[in-house]
Amino acid sequence: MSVKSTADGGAPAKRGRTTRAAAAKRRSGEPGLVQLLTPQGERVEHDDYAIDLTAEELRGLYRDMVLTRRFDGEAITLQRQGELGLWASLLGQEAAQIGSGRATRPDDYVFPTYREHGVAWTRDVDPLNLLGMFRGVNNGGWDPNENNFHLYTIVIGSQTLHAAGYAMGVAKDGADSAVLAYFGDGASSQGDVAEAFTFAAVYNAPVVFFCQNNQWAISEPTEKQSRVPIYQRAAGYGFPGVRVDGNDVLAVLAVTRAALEHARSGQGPMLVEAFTYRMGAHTTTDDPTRYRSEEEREEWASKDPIARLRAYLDREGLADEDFYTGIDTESDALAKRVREGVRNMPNPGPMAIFDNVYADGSSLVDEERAQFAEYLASFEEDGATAGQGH
Ligand SMILES: Cc1ncc(C[n+]2csc(CCOP(=O)(O)OP(=O)(O)O)c2C)c(N)n1
Ligand SMILES: [Mg+2]
Repeated sequence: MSVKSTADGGAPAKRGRTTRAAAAKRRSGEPGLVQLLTPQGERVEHDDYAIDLTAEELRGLYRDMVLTRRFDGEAITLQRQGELGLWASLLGQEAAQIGSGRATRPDDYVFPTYREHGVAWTRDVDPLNLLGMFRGVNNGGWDPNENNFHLYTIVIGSQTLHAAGYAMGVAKDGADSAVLAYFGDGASSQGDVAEAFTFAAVYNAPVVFFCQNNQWAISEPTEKQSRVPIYQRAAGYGFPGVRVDGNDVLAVLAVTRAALEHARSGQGPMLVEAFTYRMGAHTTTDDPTRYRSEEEREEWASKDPIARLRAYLDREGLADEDFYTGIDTESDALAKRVREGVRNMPNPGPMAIFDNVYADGSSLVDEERAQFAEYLASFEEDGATAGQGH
């Protein structure tokens, strides 16, 4: 699959712009938006991005999205029950995450934000491991090098810099793998992201910047982040940008595959803007009814990524009732495993906070560790004194 940018993407177009833009408009309903599956579950074609999946692969994408949604729902419930301190839900963004995650190869390296539970799933990170940090029992929960899936990053946009630097290293090593960096619409306003774009562009680094434009940065709408569609920003840095229907798993898979191939083949970075919607709250501490309308949420509910793929599967006769029942059973088993697993996570000792701060240790951390140990020991002395009846 070759990569051609959409109208404003920056790479030279092979065919007439007007013809392509007009075709895109006729087929997907919105100019510049790559779509292969309409909200009603009808297959449409796109001149630049094609995909041909087997029935088994299509069912696999459906399974991925349903299990991810179930896991996410379970995590929200666990937070409400006091088992997690916080949860950032991916509800509505399943196609953006599963489609892009399934486009990666095992040797690619992924840098997530804090919401990429679906991408983690595609990288074979045990969902249970995602919950440790949100329960407060560890500072990450998995070995990033085991699945080439970096730890969740809360400092908005900073992982795009890590990704650009990592990709520069990949290029120096002469490897043909690519790097995929996730960030949000709000993060696109961060200086870190601008710096990451600049470095990636001038060093021709093999990195795909994947923006999940879920329309909101907590309570700030996308209009407060940019006067142009986010994908168009890439042109100013000198690399292609493309906007894809983020609720269409097929289009996201096709576009991300092409973008990763573009990066891997030495053509430098690309920006993918997955146009989607955060159906839930920003996190479990947020109340979106205070800043957005129910009509808006309902409108996006009608574009649901899972219902869309199911409509397609049913329309084409690619899945039967047994398949759906099997997925329900699997979902229940996953939910049970997650609930039990979370409740049984061991609490860390108080000194564990000093572990894993620096890979090679640090004298400052050593000093702080010693001070804290002394502080904890002072309670034992107090206890001993109290025990003597003073
Ligand atoms: C540097 C920094 N500034 C502010 C915050 C607080 N904060 C956490 S999430 C968030 C909004 C991010 O929005 P977006 O990038 O669109 O991602 P989304 O949460 O919508 O997936 C903000 C401002 C932070 N974590 N880091
Ligand atoms: Mg956002």
